[in-house]
Amino acid sequence: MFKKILPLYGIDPVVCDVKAFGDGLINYTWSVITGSDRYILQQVNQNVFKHPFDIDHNISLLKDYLDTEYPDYLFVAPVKDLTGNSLIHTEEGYFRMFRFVANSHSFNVAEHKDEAFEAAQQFGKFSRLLNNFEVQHLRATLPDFHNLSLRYHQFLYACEHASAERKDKSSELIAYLLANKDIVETFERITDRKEIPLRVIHHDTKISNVLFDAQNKGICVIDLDTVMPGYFISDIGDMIRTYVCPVSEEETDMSKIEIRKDYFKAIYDGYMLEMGTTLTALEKSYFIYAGKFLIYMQALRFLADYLQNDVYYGSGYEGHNLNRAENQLTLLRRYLETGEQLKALIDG
Ligand code: GN1
Ligand code: MG
Repeated sequence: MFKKILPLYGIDPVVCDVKAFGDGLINYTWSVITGSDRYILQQVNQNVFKHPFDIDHNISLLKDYLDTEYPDYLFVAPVKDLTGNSLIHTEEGYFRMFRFVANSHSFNVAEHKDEAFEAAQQFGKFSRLLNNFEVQHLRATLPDFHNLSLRYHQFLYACEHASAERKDKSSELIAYLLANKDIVETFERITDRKEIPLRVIHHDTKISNVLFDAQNKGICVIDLDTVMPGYFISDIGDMIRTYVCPVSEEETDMSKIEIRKDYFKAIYDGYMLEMGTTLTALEKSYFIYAGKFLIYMQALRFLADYLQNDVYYGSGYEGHNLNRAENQLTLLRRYLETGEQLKALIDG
């Protein structure tokens, strides 16, 4: 496959070092080193992204806007092939390539609260710079991606159609999700009443989607496939989900799951530094809710996938998505227990 793709960019595959790269669950990613040049090559997962050209459309609109309005901002758009395409469609699928950002690195888990601060600032900056961009010009690359109401109904459907064995193994987790349905109702109220505005939202704000420099200062955000109109609770929520806990969703020792309150505060401070004067008062009032919303949704998605035989996330071992769901529900439980203390941190 590389033999066909790389020459389209003028790269000789024979003199290249190509290796699998990163830990994303959706797309296939490789590092490509040729001489002194380094690239990231990605194949878009077509089972997930049905219209990859919508991603390309969004990224090129945003690139044009940012290049004009904020030329100093580093926006990591794909490079063009020899014929000027930033997305290549072959019989093997859709591919795009990025220049590796020199002297950058990323983290899989936030190991210091300053990293959480830096990452939150980068995501806040991204939405702030795009505050005057007409959000309706963006296409929904994954329609209803963070529609919690729909996710909840898909989960109920998965429960109804699951095998008896998988349903049995999930019964406690299913009960906990059903018992916390008020999180879905809050989402429905927010969206039905149009309480908060649609913005340009990243929708995948895990720490590995931020590049850091050698001094561990944030450089920019990456992985822009899910940049589309959305609500700020998506970005804040996924940061809370992935930065406040010292271990990732892959951890199976649930006793390691805890809420690092200082990391929560760092997310708040970093994001607010950029978005504090842009967010409405009502949006700010949903800051803590954002964490409930996203952790709950991720638990729903992992458990629904387990009940549907791992068709979406895949599974590295028996019960993988069940463990991921239990991990996320443990995190939700701890987060709900800590709610008042978190509130005190950002009220004061
Ligand atoms: C997926 O592939 P990756 O890691 O960027 C998923 C996110 C989930 C995440 C959980 C398009 O992201 O929504 O939060 O896995 N992306 C899609 O690790 O479904
Ligand atoms: Mg992603």
